[in-house]
Amino acid sequence: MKITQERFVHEFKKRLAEKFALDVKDAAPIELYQTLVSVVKSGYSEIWRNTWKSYVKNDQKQVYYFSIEFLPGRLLKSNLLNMGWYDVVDKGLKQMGLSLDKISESEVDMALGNGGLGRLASCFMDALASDGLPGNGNGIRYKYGLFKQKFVDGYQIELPNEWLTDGNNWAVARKSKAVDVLMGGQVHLIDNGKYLEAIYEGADVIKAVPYDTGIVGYRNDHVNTMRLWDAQIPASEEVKYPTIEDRRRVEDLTSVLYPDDSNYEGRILRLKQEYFFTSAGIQSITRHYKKYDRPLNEISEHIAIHINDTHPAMCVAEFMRILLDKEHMDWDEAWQQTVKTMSYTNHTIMAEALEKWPVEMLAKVQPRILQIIQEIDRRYALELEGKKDHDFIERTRIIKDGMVKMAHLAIIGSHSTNGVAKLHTELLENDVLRDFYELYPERFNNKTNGITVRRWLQVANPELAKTIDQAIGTAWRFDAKKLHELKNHVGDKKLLEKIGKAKLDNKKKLAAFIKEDTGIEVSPHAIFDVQIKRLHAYKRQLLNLLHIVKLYLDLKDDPNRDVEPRVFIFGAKAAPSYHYAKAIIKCINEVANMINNDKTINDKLKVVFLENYGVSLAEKIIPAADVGEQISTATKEASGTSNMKLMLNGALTVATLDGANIEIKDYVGEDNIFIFGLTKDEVLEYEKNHHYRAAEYYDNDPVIKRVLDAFVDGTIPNIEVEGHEIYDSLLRVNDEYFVLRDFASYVQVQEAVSEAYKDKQNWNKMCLVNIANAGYFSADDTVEKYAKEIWNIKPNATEMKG
Ligand code: 26Q
Repeated sequence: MKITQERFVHEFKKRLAEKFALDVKDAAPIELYQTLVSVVKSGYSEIWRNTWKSYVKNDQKQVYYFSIEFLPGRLLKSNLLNMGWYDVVDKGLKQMGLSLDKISESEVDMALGNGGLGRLASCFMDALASDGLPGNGNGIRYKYGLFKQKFVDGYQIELPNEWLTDGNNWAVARKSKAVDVLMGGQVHLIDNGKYLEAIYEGADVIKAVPYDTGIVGYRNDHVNTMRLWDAQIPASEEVKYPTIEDRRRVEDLTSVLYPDDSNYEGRILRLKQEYFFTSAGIQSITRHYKKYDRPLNEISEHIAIHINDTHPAMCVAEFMRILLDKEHMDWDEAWQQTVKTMSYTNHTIMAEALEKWPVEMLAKVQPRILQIIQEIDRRYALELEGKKDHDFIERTRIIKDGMVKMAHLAIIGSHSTNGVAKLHTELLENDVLRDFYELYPERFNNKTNGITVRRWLQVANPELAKTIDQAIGTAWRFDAKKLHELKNHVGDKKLLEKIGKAKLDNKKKLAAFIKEDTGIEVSPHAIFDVQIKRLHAYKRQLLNLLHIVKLYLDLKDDPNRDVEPRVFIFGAKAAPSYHYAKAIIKCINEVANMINNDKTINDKLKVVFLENYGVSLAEKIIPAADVGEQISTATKEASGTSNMKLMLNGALTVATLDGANIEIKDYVGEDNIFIFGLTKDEVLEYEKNHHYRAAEYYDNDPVIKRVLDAFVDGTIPNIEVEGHEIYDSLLRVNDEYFVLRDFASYVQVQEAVSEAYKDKQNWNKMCLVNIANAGYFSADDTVEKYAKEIWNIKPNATEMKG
């Protein structure tokens, strides 16, 4: 993918004229953006085609990553970077009097996910392509992305996210590759003499139309595909859907993304979505496989299917359905191929997030799938009879008390189950999935999450990236582990200064954005302390807030107190139905108002809650962060990935020993991270013995008492209702997430942060150590481990890297 500045400028002007009949000076930002996308797309389309052809020619084993969420964010800059076009296009646009930064702002985020799980899927897509691996995404093309968040009087309001209004310029609709998905109705099995034939009666036929997006690898002439499915009415069935409501029923299928994060809701439409994209994906994979007349009893040698959390767990049953009903394979052979083909990642140990669907609901969505799951379950129990006791079988079987347990289906129907950080996998093995670990120890493995260093450093933080180049060269851009060479430069004062300078520049930019977005003025010389993630009780934004209130009250007592100025920055959406999380949002906003408008506080303390947190906002906040808050109750956060993004950008982490924080601590060393709070063993001990009494902490710690009272005695204005809710959740409901238990040690570690910030050179040294170790969390390496240890796929042999 080569281009010169001259050719780019020529091509850009030509397309602008063809597409819009405009000159550069007359074009609106959106027109410039769409023109640029079309130039970029034409730059990789041939390679996209060739990549696919080479898979077929080399008969390469491919992985299909099934995920109900993908969260790619904007694609323009990331594609330019990966194509090796970034600098040329940047300069070419400047030559025409245009700005890449500005044009890029016209791109609407592709926000087809809630948070960590969807963003991980997109980091993996980028890494698969950049590793030159044959890997495809399979998901849903929601018409509305994750809701847009606004604050009105401090409350979260959700607005629809109509991301497709101007069309999506990256995707290609492939109507010719549509498949029919059958849902509802009844099914009968009839012995036709040769095999059992599944006869469907009264089922809805839904046309699944794929929209393919090219996923460009980093400078390796390799472009993979992310395939997202849209639900439509088949032409042949139009008479069956005469009314607007009938049509809506079909279109609704892929209309909205469920906005619940780490929380399971048993809605039938959600179950239909799960079956829809699972079935469409499996049908298109098997249809393609058959095109080349290869024997079906070897299919697991040619394809791997990955189940990202349990949402696509019906892959197991749908794959069986195709092998049994369409290909007439016998059960044992079909089952063998299915287990060998499937693998599953678990993303949570929280009970409320584990999917269980009522049998009747599944019967309504797809009766044949229910039958197959029932048969898998029956055979599972039968197989274990005499080998395991009755209780074990009942605990682990798929269907129990009229509910289908999706995690059990995924584990029993696959050859690999992995957790997403060491601690998380350990908890799965020894606690949550202990029985299955006993049964199938060889199936369990850990794959600690990773992030794409390209988007999160090269694109988001060009100044730091250049600083790193000057110190260690550019090889890290191809292999992020090479960032560890920075460790040889901890004594380089010039470099430390430059790292400090890049941070300050990024903070100035963020300060300008904050001013524009919220009207709040913040000093770029204050500590920028950041907590960005979904709002959830276990993530403990509340602990952060209690500490802020403490700092405020201290300053009210003694306005001349010598404090290190701090700006606390929040970004977080709450699920619309998550009442408690919304109460916390309201309280953060009211505390922010109180503090920011208090003249006696001045610049010592500011609180900023930015609206509508998402991938693009993260790209603005993360490069400017001095401190990252990773303060979930130990055992609750499976991994976390913002912890990795923040350290990569030279933020120091305030952390509990939870999720991947533990591995971060092991890499950077205790001197370069701020650890506090209960350990996993302490939390498990409390949970087992029920001897935690939150009220004792209120009674015995005057600081806690004073801070909590501020929520109910009018000190913090406008939270009459929410203040009491929070107060009660801690004192009456006994503080499920040990906020009060961890408060004192949190305060202590925050004092250490302020103290450390005084010594700028040493602070920058700590930042450097964090950056140097962040390469160990590169998604490229994580995905390589999946490829070798789970999927058994290899990089495309015909390509050259570099
Ligand atoms: C399920 C059923 C019905 C409706 C919604 C859902 C649902 C939706 C989203 C359940 C879970 C999610 C998202 C979970 C998630 O994002 N988990 C996070 O995954 C990250 C990547 O592994 C981890 O880093 C985080 O620790 C984990 O919380």
